[in-house]
Amino acid sequence: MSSYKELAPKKAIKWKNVEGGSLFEDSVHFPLEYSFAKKFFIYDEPSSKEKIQLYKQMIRVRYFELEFSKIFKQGIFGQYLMLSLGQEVSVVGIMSTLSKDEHVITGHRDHAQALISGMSMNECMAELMGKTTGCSKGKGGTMHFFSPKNKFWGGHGIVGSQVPLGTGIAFALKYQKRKGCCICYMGDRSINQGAVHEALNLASLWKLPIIFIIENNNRSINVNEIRPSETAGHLRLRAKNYNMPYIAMNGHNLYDVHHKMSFALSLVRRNGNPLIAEVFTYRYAGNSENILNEIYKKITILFCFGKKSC
Ligand SMILES: Cc1ncc(C[n+]2csc(CCOP(=O)(O)OP(=O)(O)O)c2C)c(N)n1
Ligand SMILES: [Mg+2]
Repeated sequence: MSSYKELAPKKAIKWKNVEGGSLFEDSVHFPLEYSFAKKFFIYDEPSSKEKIQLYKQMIRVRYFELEFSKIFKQGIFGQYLMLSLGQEVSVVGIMSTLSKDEHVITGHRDHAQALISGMSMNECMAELMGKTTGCSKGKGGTMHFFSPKNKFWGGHGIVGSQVPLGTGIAFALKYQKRKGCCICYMGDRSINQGAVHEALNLASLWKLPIIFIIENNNRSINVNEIRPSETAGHLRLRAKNYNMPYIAMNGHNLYDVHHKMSFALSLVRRNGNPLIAEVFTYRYAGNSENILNEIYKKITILFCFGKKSC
């Protein structure tokens, strides 16, 4: 095994430059035993029909959330409303590569994952409205969508809490000698939680079949990612501490995410070892729907899509 210095990417990946770079250069890092895996990787590109399907799924999530937002503004229900507007690619691109054996768990921003995992709009909407017909009997609300039959394990309101749970799912899969792996989403802020690091350590130590997805939208509630995080813009580099491979994906490019995630899955399926994937994305809405949201949207568009640097 080479030292970490040798394994480090030759040049640092800048937050804004992820779009550039080919699939296996810059954006992917492996401990050496993984490097041969790309030779065996055959990419199954989505057909034109499948691409249309993927687009429809993204639109479905977007409009469902916009509808949520409208209802919320009418004041019909009183709770948080965490929307994933703008992050659809990171969910559809990733989840479209999964087989029926894969399990998914996520944090508080869970609508997109819930819908793509196969939950109906009705049970999601009912949950949000606090009805007993909701997936969590109306007691969970926006952050606690669940569907065990679709292998979707939530929806968790405490930042980072889903990571030890996801690691537990991967442990169960290995222990019970079942097929598949766990896809565990987390936000960029979760990566600084202590329990997350305990889970990463155990996942690596016990060689558990899990892919940790860091959805890096450059924001926690409002604060820019740079303020709370050392290695901001490169959160996946924490994988080095746990001897895990890592990968960076452009969350604005569906094909990039699909391609790299397919590769990541092939690795985890082949070796049964964990992996960290960082998806660079933006959230067009604020942390939760509220009065400041319009200001947030303007700032995001100005700074992230305008000329000014984030
Ligand atoms: C342990 C804990 N601390 C604080 C909060 C309050 N909180 C809710 S969402 C959020 C920001 C999370 O940011 P990130 O993980 O980047 O996810 P994003 O909201 O950007 O998807 C915080 C701090 C919480 N839910 N749990
Ligand atoms: Mg964030």
